[in-house]
Amino acid sequence: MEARDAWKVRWETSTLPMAKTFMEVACRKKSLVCLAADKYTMNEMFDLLNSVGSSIAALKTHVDLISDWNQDEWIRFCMLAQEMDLLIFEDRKFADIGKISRKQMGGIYNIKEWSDLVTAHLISGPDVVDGLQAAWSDASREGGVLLLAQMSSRGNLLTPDYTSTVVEAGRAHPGVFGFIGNGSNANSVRELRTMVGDGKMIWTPGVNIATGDGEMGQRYGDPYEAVMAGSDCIIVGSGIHGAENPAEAAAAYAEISWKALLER
Ligand code: 5BU
Repeated sequence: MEARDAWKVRWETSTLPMAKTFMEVACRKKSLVCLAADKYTMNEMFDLLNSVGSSIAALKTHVDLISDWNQDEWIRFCMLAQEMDLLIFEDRKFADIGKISRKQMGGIYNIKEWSDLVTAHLISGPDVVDGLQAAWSDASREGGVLLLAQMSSRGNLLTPDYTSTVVEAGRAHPGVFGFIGNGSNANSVRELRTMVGDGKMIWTPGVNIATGDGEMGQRYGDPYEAVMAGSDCIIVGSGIHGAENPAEAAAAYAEISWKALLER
C-alpha cells in the first residue's frame, strides 16, 4: 500500500522528510512498532534485532545501557538496522542548553553519526532543538527531535500546562519531528493529538498488550487504542523483548498497530 493512502492526512500535512521516511518504512513493514531495545550487551542487541527486525519500523536505543559497548560493533549493529529498513532512535532525553546538547551528540557514543531521531526535554528552552540540529549538520546528516510532551511514568511532572507550552513551541519548529505522548492513557494521547494537529508525529511509550501497572512506576495502555487515539508509533520494550517468543510478540504488535492505522 502507498504511504499516502495509509497515512492520509498525516502524509498530506507532514513537511519533514524524516516523517515521510518513517511513514514509508511503516508501510513497507506493515508495522507502527518501535522496539525499545533495552538490552545490556552487544550480543543481546544483535540477537534481539535479528529475531524481530522484520516486524518493526524503528529501533529505539539507550546506548549507555550496554556494558560492553564499543564503536566497531555499534557501527555494525547500526548497519544491520539500516539493512533491516529501520530508523534508529536514541532515547537520550537531552535537556541541557543548546551548545552543550550539540556537543553531547558527539563524545564517545557520537550519537549524531548514527541516530535518525533523538528525544529531548524542552525544560531548558527551545535552543536545545537548535543544538541537536546543529550537531547533525556537523555530521552532514539529517535527523529529527521528538520532544517529551507527556511521559508514561506515574507522578511525572509534565503538567497539562507544560505539555501545551511544549507543543506550541515544537509545532512550528522544522527541527521537531514530533512529540512523545503517554501511551498508557488513550485520553491523554487524544488530548495531545488535538493540541498537536496533524502536522507532526506522536510516538507513544507505555504500551503493552497486558495493560496496567509495570515495573517501578511504568504504566501500560493498549496498543490498538493508542493508535486509534492518534499515536503514529507504539514504542514497545518488555512487551516484545520480555516475551517468551519475541519474534511472535513483535509480529502481534505489528499486526495490531497496522490494523489500527488502516481503521483510523
Ligand atoms: P517498556 O519495557 O515497554 O516499559 O519500555 C519502555 C521504553 O520507553 C523504555 O526504553 C523507556 O526508556 C522509554 N520511555 C518510557 O517508558 N516512557 C516515557 O515516557 C519515555 C520513554 Br519519554
